[in-house]
Amino acid sequence: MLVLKNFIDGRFVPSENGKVLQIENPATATFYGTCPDSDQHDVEKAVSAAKRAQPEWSSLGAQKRSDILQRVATLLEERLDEFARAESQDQGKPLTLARELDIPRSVSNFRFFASRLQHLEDKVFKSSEQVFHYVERSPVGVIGLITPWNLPLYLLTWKIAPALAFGNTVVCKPSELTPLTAYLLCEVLSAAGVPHGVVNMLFGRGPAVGQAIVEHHDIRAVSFTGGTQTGQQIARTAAPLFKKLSLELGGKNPNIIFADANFENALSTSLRSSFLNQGEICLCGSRIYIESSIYPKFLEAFSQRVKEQLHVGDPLGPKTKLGALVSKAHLEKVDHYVKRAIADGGRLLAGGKKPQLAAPFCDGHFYEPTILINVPHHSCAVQEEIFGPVVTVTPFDNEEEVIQLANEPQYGLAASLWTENLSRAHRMAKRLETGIVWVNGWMLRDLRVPFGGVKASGVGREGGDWSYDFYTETKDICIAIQR
Ligand code: TXE
Repeated sequence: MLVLKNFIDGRFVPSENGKVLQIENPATATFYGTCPDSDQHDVEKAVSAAKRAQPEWSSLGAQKRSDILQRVATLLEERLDEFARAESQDQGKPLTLARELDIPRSVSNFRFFASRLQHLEDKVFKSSEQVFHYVERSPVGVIGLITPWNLPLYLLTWKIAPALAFGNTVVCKPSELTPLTAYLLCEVLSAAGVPHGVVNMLFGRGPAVGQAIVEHHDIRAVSFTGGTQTGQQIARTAAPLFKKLSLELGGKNPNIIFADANFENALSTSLRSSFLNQGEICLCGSRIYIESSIYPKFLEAFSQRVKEQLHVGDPLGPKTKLGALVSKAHLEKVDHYVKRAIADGGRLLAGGKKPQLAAPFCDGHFYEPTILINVPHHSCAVQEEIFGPVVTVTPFDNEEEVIQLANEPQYGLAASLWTENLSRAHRMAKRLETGIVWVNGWMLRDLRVPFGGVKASGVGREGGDWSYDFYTETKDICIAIQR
């Protein structure tokens, strides 16, 4: 059994209360280790360490911080296979996906911000011949980073890398469901020479340790990715304390396919955008809208590909496309939404149940890739985030109709739009109420662009200059030249 510990002030330590949580491999439904069940006492220690370390870390200067972050990237890359296996074991995702997406993108997060740090531009405004202003940037201080279980290392490093690059120190709380790669990352950070106290990692449950981080008066900013309800709770706590907040919450993203689209590209990408990572990605296109004239053709081709190509099973299997969902509770939630959709009048075209798998996976939290049609638009399966391998497919007749349908749910993270008509693409992209629109694509990421959503999908943007804005304070310094 693995025994994970907190990482505070450069040392691995148990929680003050000595309590632990079991860690499960969701593919076999067996426990393989424990992590600390931390509380506010551990938060107190971690914040003190981060506070002590911050002035020296920020005064190291851009070049030295950049060098250290590059070293982190290199050491992480050297251990890519080990990290990929750990991510797969902890989260349930296919090993191939962890190897191709999660860990390489975590490496890129460090490389990108290490290099960004060396290409910052300061802003100067000349008011007159005698008066000019320059904008001074300084680190925010100690930042709380709270992350979910779907892309554990990728989302954690998406926050740690810019926070450190711009001179902050951090107290992190990864999801209690997937602590393993965060733990291993602490070894890498140490080996790369990140000074003690710059990164502190606390394991435990959200209401105990996450809440204490958000409440702590020395935490000046919180970056959170997770569920919308948790985001509301964090906003309620942080707002009266005037903390900077970045909230990346859920999505219920429309994937809109017009008859003039390149059918094959739209089809094969929809397969990925619906089911990648078992549908446990906030960017997944879980609502597919098809122009009526190609609806029957799309349904037939899509369900055939799902049945033929999306093999569910052993996450370590080289042909596996879908692994296990993260937990039994999450599996039950996903299944509940499917049952509700059917009760509301929907029909199953594929999936809708747990697959029968041989030992050791028979009790694992697997769910078949599921296609639902005829689901009324008011159904919770269309309006709420399911966050599993479930898509609804709905026909539409014209632009106006599909815009109304697409914008209806409370969420507004991302949308995909498939058409060869450039004017339509511009027209529609502007009207979609989301933070991201992909035209003829999905999840094409560039770390320089703003990432985040509108409405219940969150507040704020991160990425490139937007991360620079979030992880620094700005000050206007005005100089009047004396004559
Ligand atoms: O996430 P939580 P859950 C969505 C998805 C999923 C739903 C619930 O629909 O079914 O959210 O998932 C910590 N103060 N997404 O409940 O609880 C928690 O410990 C501070 C979308 O598992 O939001 C974990 O580290 N922190 C999503 C983190 O918040 C608290 C990714 C996220 O967990 C806390 C995951 C509190 N009071 C779920 N309570 C996305 N946008 O990618 C919990 N946490």
